[in-house]
Amino acid sequence: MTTKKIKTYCRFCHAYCPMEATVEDNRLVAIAPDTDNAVYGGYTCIKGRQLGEQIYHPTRLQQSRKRQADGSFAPIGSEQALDEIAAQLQAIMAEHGPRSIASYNGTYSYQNSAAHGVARAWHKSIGSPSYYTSVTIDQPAKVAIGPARMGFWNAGSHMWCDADVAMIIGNNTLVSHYSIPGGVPSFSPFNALREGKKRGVKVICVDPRKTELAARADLHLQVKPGQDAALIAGIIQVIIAQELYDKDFCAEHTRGLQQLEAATRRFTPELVAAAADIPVAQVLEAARIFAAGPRGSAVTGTGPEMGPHPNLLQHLVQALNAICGRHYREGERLPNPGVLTPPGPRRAQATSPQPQWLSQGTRSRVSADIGELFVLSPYGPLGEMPTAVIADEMLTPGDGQIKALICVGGNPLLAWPDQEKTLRALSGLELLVCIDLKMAATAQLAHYVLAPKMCLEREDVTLLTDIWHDQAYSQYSPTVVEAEGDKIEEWEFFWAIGKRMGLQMSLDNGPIDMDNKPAKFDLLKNITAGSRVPLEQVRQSDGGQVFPGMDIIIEPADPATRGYLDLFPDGLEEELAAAYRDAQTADPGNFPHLLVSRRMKNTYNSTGPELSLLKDKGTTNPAFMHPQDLAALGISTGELIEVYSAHGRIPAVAAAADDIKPGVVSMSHCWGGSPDPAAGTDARVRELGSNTNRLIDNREQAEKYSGMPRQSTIPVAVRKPG
Ligand SMILES: Nc1nc2c(c(=O)[nH]1)N[C@H]1C(S)=C(S)[C@@H](COP(=O)(O)OP(=O)(O)OC[C@H]3O[C@@H](n4cnc5c(=O)[nH]c(N)nc54)[C@H](O)[C@@H]3O)O[C@H]1N2
Ligand SMILES: Nc1nc2c(c(=O)[nH]1)N[C@H]1C(S)=C(S)[C@@H](COP(=O)(O)OP(=O)(O)OC[C@H]3O[C@@H](n4cnc5c(=O)[nH]c(N)nc54)[C@H](O)[C@@H]3O)O[C@H]1N2
Ligand code: SF4
Ligand SMILES: [Mo]
Repeated sequence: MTTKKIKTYCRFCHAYCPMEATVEDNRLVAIAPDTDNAVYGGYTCIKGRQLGEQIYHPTRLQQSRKRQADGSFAPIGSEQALDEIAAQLQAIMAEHGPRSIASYNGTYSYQNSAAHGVARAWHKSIGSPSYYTSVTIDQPAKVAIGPARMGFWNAGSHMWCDADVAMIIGNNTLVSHYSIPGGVPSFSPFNALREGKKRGVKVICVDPRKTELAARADLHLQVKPGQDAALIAGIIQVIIAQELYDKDFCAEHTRGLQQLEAATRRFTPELVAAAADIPVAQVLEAARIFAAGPRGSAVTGTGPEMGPHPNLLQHLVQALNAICGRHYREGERLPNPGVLTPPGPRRAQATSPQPQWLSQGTRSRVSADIGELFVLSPYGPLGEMPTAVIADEMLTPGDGQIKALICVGGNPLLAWPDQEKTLRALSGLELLVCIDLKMAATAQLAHYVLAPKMCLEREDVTLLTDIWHDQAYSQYSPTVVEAEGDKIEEWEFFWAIGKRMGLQMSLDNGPIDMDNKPAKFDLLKNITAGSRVPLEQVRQSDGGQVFPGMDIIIEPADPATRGYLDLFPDGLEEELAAAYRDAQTADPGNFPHLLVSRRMKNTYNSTGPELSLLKDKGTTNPAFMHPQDLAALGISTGELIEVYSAHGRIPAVAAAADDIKPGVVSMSHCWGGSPDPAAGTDARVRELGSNTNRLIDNREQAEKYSGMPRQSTIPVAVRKPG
């Protein structure tokens, strides 16, 4: 028997914690934090420490499956499955055209650095624009709409490591391990927060729940959900009125300040405090602390970005950063320009808004307002279609109707807004293929389910997080154990289908060898070609490394290309008017509670509940409510309740939590099972949890450009089941 210790990193979530694996004869026998890694200091969470259980779990698919005429699934060799799928795709394309062929690339497609590039290459080679990801039902205002409407600062805004203050709006890194630079870093977040606070960083947390972060903040605004845009408009107003903003920066780099000032004047501290149900003094205090800075950013997370007015909120948050001048300037040091991203100078200048990004691409067939979104990336803007209306694109007959879906590491039946519509849409497809570790809710509807390799069974590199770190950090992991059974990587699927269809596929940096399957490393080299540090050098390091001497000094603006940030783009007036109306409306009608989303420690969206180590930690998705609210309804913790909205109703398990603002129901998404009554999932709510997307109408109050529905801040009522 041979025993090996291999340095690797966890890819259960995108924190990419360094790990040390112990392998005996190609079997993972232990997985532990890599305590040699200085950036993470041995940090991991329970989800990473159980990877050994997950890799050998009985629910894990060992080979592909094909749906039979009676609805059951039978094993099928992956080569055979790929032959059949390629033939069916070709037939569907011949009859309905390329747009009818779609892929949805969910959260786990992001955990394989080669998956998106090869999937895009395949779409390009068949000429199908129907490329979808989970990002467009996550925070599209942040990554696609904001930059197009306001423009962006080339050198970036202040990161946590350089901050004196951080305003963190509906983002809970201590559980989610998610933040954009400026918020609490995802990498060993408790430590990062502790160190920041020692340095004197003032944290303002805006959240209806006293979260793990709020409990450690200097100021917690325990807001009523859905009023963030009004609140930030009010804070901007205070900062301008008290002349606490950066006048030089505004004069040099922005346009529209006067209009913004005039249009936000009606958002008085009294009005926004009443709307958000917080003391007026807290609004003034938040404005004062943030403006005092002098460095640090305001950032948002999913809570408010899924609520009302996300495009407006995102704009106002970026406007707040802009008027306070929270951007890296000429001569300053940029801590991490990226290890594997393309080099090039970073300049102290704005790129002007690109409103054409919001109208130039493929339009949705179901709404004139909505179309292709261009997600900003280190490689430039990348187009994708909005997932918010993908179910409608499947259900609406006519040219371009989606007939085939390839679902990669995602779980639409639980994740997409409007669960019943999603079920109808997926059930009507001519071909549904899932690449999934288990027979997830969506996989159970598929014609073919392909078994993927899990993270420790494939080599990879931390490309996704390359520019999220505040140091030039990167880790390459070799394959830790060879996959058993008949399993493939996500990119191999697209390559194999492309080869069978006779396509020539190309990545941005060059063609893919279609005769012989490329080695993963060569693909990654192609994807990262020209990077600051060559991929080979990253591979040579044993474990994650900081690459010294990589920080760069921000260069002066180039007069030929310098632009401006638009503080008052087209449409803002109407959006502010709508937020103003909402801020004044107090009558909740028949739905006195607001249901908001949250993340749970032991699961990652729908991944985790099947794992005993995680489940034993008490995992399900209760409806957390304030004890007063439960008492008023005569409901106790653990009782079954019904939560209903204007659109649907779900069973849930009540749980009292005094960290929730009264009037709010806090409940995690991506739980439960099929809404088909025949599936009987409602009766198993205590075991499976319950799906909040049944409460959502995906077209009502949909946001312009993205179609984002209200996936959070849903007006609901709660009752005992009758
Ligand atoms: N109402 C409401 N809806 C929401 C949200 C919300 O807050 N509220 N959140 C939204 C957000 S932010 C997101 S990102 C989406 C998530 O949307 P999705 O990405 O569609 O959902 P997940 O549950 O993350 O799906 C992950 C799937 O990948 C499988 N999987 C796990 N590991 C692997 C692997 O290594 N390889 C492969 N191929 N598959 C694997 C899992 O079994 C699971 O089926 O949901 C969105 N929907
Ligand atoms: N353990 C774990 N980690 C995860 C995930 C998971 O499911 N589990 N999911 C991953 C995914 S897909 C994503 S996108 C990221 C998301 O990462 P985050 O955005 O940090 O997600 P949450 O932890 O849900 O934090 C959102 C916060 O918004 C608050 N909130 C809700 N409504 C409002 C509102 O109207 N206004 C304000 N100001 N706050 C509001 C909620 O109370 C909650 O504390 O997390 C990722 N990480
Ligand atoms: S935070 Fe947990 S799940 Fe995420 S990478 Fe680290 S160990 Fe894995
Ligand atoms: Mo997400």
